[in-house]
Amino acid sequence: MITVKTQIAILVGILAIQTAEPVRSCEKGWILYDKKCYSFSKSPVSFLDAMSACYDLGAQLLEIRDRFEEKWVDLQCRLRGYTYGVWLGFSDIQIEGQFVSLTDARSVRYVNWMAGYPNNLNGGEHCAMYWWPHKGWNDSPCSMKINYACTKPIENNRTC
Ligand SMILES: [Ca+2]
Repeated sequence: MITVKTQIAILVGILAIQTAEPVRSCEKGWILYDKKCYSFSKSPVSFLDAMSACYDLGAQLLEIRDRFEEKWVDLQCRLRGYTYGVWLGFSDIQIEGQFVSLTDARSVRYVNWMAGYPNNLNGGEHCAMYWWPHKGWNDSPCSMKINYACTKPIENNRTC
């Protein structure tokens, strides 16, 4: 029986060695913002399912890096009428209280936790989400079903 923790650890490893496809613009269905292509989900799923879905698309789960990107993501959540918001590719499943990026396992530099969060409610909240109606981050149970966005870098003027 492979635990969710192990599955996430394996996916983190795969994502770390994955290389991006050389493309000059975003594919159909993807939206360009600041040199990255974004795909927003139609339905809410668990954190692990969101990670897997992004991996299957050759992408990664959204990792918000600054307040400008966050404002833009907020707008996308609002336009789509998301109930909560989107998963963020940050988790403290390995060391409680230490949220790290799933792609490079480093601590998160830009954070925007809501006041009093992360609170690890009932000791079972290890996955980060952007909670758009509250304009901040929350730690949620990884099994909760939330919308998500996948991202991948855009490569400019690449010559073969
Ligand atoms: Ca929480």
